Amino acid sequence: MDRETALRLYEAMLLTRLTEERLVKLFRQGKTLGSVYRSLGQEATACATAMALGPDDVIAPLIRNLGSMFVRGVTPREIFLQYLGRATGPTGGREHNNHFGAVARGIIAPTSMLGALIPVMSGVALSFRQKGERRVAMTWIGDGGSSTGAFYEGLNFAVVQRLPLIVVGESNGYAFSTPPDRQMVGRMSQRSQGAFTLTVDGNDAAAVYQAAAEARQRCLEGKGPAFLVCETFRMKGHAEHDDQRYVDPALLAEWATKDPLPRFEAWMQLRGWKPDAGLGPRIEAELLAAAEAALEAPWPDPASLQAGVFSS
Ligand SMILES: Cc1ncc(C[n+]2csc(CCOP(=O)(O)OP(=O)(O)O)c2C)c(N)n1
Ligand SMILES: [Mg+2]
Repeated sequence: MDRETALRLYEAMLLTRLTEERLVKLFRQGKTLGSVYRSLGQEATACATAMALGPDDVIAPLIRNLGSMFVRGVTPREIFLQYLGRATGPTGGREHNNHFGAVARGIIAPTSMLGALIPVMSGVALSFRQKGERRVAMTWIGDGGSSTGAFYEGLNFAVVQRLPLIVVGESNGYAFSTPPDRQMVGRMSQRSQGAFTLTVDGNDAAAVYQAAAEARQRCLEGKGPAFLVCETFRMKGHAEHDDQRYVDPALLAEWATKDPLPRFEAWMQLRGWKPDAGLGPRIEAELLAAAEAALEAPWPDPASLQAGVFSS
């Protein structure tokens, strides 16, 4: 990874963390529609994987992959408008959190049905190959989501067809309150069904980037899909309404020492690279302004309720 990429990656991870902190404030003020789903401690698995892609590649993020959307050019302003349900947001108030697509920026909208994006993205990867395009599709799946039938069907199809698909597995200790050993035998990487599989320390942004770049290269060489399992930890509850009382505090304390942001900063420092000291305050100021603008934005007009709804 070169210096410029490292600095951009660090900025994306910091932006993700600070945006989510601002969202939590809005949630506590009762301003967001619905809860806030954070990726605290998992910023590297979302940002470093997306950072390894090319501009024509396509992603389909899940709720904990906000950082990948920032890497693709989504703005905090869009995220605030969406969480606040405003008319000028990406879905005009019809959806909340990060559930929206931005096809021009290579983002397929997430679906709530876990696992369903794997066959969808296999299809996207199939279309790339049929059109002879050198592009890669990427999506993410949690340890819980990898128990779905759709995960198996989608990945199996990609393996058999040798499609340019990267599935990032986020092994983060929990699915809601269920730890992996309550819903799978062995490790998440054993669910790879013959896909090229790499397991990496998901809190080491440089390692995640390198693994994703390798997976992408294999895809471009026609070697078939990759399953990139990132070992990480969900540092907050499933969402802000969940106080995670079922999580052993010792585990949280242990994983706090592996926080991806200071670790990546230390990695950069070894190379003599340093983020600009004003970066954090600048992002904070931008986020405050974007959140305030979103709070002033109009609500959707009730008369627009049926726009975009189809009936036969
Ligand atoms: C098919 C399906 N089953 C159940 C749910 C409800 N649900 C939403 S998030 C979640 C937990 C997901 O856990 P995991 O895949 O490990 O992702 P994480 O929340 O840890 O990032 C569940 C069960 C769903 N959205 N889709
Ligand atoms: Mg999980």
